[in-house]
Amino acid sequence: VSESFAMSEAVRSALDASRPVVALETSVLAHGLPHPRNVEAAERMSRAIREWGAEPAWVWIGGGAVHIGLGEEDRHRLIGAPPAVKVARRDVVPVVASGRLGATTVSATVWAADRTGIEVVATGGIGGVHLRADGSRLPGSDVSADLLELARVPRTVVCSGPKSIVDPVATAERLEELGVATVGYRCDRLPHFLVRETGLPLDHRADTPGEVAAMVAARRRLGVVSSLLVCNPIPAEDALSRVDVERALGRCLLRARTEGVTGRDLTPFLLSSLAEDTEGASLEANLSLLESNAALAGEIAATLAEGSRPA
Ligand code: PSU
Ligand code: MN
Repeated sequence: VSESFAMSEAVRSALDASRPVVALETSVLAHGLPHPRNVEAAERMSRAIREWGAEPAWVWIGGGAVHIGLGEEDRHRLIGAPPAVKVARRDVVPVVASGRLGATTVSATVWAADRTGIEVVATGGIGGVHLRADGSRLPGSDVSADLLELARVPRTVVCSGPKSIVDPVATAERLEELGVATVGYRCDRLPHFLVRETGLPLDHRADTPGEVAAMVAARRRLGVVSSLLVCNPIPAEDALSRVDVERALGRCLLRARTEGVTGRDLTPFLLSSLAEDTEGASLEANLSLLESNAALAGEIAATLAEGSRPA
């Protein structure tokens, strides 16, 4: 494992000492947020994790290796020009083989976290079942690789629910089919990224990091191979209203169709046109939930490390 996974000193020593570590995706930095807000997001998230005594482990690809841990110089390259490849799990092998620079999405990040023994992963919103671009607002056939990968590896992923640009109900149903436990953190309804809640009731809830840790312990005891998806609603003071996001999204989907944007470019396109359409409000909200999820992930990782420390 060690030659193909290049760990930073800080992450390596934290793992060796059983200190808490949180894995983070870098596609949100390279493709999901504009400069310089991506730098701000990286710093706010890292700080929030460190406040819990945990080590941030940003996952990225470069020089033929999967890197765990991101220094400032590499971060500069990763978010600069020429742009890094957006790496979902299917892209890991070709991007490593070619030596190109890649920024990982949730699917590639949970895969790498599993391979390197990092339990907790933080992100903003996960991908899901995209809406059709025909104005019908119905779920389409473009499904994020995030969903299947959450079913393939046993990790704990902290997010604010599926991103605004996907159908929350179809996404939740797909997660159910895949056997991924979707847990509301201090909430009973599925949060929806920039919006605090959808109307969709959740069957499972945790109110403390200890309750999440108990679920992780049960998952391990049972040998279940699928992730726990901890859904942490965006802080109320930064949340947008459901109606506002729906209206803005309608306009953005139309734009995507007119401009013929599809495939892996769709998510970055919709996130940036949403920011434009809401005059930056969605960007503020996105940064807020990223930081809040990083903090909760740090707290959960710290709780898990506490429990695994020899008495
Ligand atoms: N969450 C955010 N911003 C993002 C993403 C998530 O707040 O940019 C990224 C993640 O990397 C996620 C990806 O895995 O979008 C999903 O893209 P797609 O829908 O193309 O699978
Ligand atoms: Mn897609």
